[in-house]
Amino acid sequence: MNRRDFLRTTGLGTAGIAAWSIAQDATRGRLPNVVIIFTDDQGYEDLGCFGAPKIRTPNIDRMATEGMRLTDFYSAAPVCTPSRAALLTGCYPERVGGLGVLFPRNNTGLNPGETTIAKMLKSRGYRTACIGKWHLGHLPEFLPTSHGFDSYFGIPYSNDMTIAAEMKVADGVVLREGVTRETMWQPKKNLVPLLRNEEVIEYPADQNLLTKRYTEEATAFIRGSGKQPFFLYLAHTMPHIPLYASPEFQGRSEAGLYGDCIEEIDWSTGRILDTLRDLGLDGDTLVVYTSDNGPWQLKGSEESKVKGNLNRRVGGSAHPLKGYKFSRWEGGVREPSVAWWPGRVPAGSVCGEIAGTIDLLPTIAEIAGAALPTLPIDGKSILPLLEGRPEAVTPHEALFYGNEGVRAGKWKFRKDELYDLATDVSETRNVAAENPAVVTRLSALLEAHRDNMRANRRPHGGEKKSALRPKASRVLPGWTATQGVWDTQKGALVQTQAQGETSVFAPKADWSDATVEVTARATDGKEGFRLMLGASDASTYIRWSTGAFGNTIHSLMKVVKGKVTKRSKSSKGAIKRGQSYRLRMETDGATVRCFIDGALVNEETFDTPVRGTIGLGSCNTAVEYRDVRVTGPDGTVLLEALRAPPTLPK
Ligand SMILES: [Ca+2]
Repeated sequence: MNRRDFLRTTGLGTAGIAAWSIAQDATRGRLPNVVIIFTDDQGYEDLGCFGAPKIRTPNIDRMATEGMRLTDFYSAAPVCTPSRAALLTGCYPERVGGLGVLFPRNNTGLNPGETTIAKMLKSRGYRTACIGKWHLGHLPEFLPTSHGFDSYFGIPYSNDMTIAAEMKVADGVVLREGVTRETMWQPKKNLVPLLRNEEVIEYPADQNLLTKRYTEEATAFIRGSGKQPFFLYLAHTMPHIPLYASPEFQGRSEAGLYGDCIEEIDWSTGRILDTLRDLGLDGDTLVVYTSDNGPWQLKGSEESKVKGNLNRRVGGSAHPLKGYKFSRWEGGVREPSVAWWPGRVPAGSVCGEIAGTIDLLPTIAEIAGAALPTLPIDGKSILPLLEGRPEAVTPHEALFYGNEGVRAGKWKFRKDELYDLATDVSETRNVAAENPAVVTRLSALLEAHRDNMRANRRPHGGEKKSALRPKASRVLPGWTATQGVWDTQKGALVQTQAQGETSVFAPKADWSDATVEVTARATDGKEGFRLMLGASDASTYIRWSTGAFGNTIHSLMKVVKGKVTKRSKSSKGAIKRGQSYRLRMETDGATVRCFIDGALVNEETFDTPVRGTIGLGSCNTAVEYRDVRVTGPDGTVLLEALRAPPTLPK
């Protein structure tokens, strides 16, 4: 809604405009503007003002010199979708539906009944724009324009995804790279649509220019706001892989293409702050810079080296923090964060109090004089911290790492381990044994939080179902696909989707002390195989997951009703795409041993004996399975399937 529409719908005529302006002037003058700059997968160290040794960020460093660095500022999840849901709603993601990372095949999203920062600010007459990556549902009812944003320009999810069948295409859509109206619906990884409001205006998006175009859109939005207060949510697509930068930034940084991306985002931030200064809005605008989760783990295989802008040898650093994206070590969720509001946020200040993205909504509510959402939220206003009030302390007795851990003061308790972050920010020494009273207190806080989240979870939007319907599968007789679409081709069991989780189970059986063997080949994608043993309805099973790209992670876990209840330590190895491997999983009571081509890669003992039937699956990987054999403890063959036909002598 533009200013004119707003005035029209609120019934304010010319006289009303004057009254409205006076009302604001009489209280605190113009309502403050808010800009949130949210990057994707940026490491804690990856700003000059957070110690980056090779990446130059003079604009954000100046922002910190004129404002505040927040050293203990957390995203609410180590991956995109839940992190974004939390930022915009002020809630832990577990409260607002517990969405995991959304893919183009999902038809779920952030419930339109939730109150986002944008929706809240609309009630105060703000102009609102979302620019960049959304990732809270791509169907029209979940897009930014259904969540309180007047306008949207950006890509609807991660830039390694593809187009979704339901998308509306604008009449004047720009099709690139040889794509036509007919071929655009063939999903292809890393080709993503660029949307304006609800329509695709370019496909595939020219990713080199995304940061630059987002910046142009952002400054135009700020300039076009006139005297109306505004909220700009600028969620950069970068530095999520595949990495892209404008030609003038390519090769500029000493930190490779990743560094180029950050340096371009720094340039972008500088343009936004300059625009605010030019318009005399610097004293009226809160700008917050942060990231959605930590950097991905660097991987170093030759295969990844040749992947150009998918090169996972290049990436961010969470130093001195431990861990990466996907983990709840500090490096996965503690973000390089800067707040700027000249005259309100003290220049050159540093805040080490615990805070997070869930606090932005209530903080913004306070500065805009907006009512908080009617439904409960988890964040608390950190305005006293941002204003540098001497007595200000964190509003959180405890801040939670999902349902997995808790931080209270200097202590962090997670997975039965206790760390003193004041003396050990790198989480190297578990001090649980020396501090039993702290463990008791923090585990009680965590347990109460889990109960609260379970009891008060609100639904996400949409049905939780995959567009990949298992019933479309053609699997072996008696076998059941519980996830994904499977087919039998040329004597192999195959599934060709390189995204999402898939699994197929053999007919129900109650094997124990069994040995499962299968020949597996990854044909596309980036994670890998899954070999399972357990219930044929997938209610409880042991799962061995292997990667198929770069540095492989082998892990064994027990899954009960979709939740991982025990996870082994991971070991590393290399699996190449296109190459066949013989996987073997031996069970011996409650112990499971995993072998690849005869070499032991993992072993774990579970709490109960491992038994059931076998399952085959994959994660984000297209796979081909053949030559399945299950043998009992005495060598009896219990099952054989997909055996290669005997080769006749010539
Ligand atoms: Ca992310």
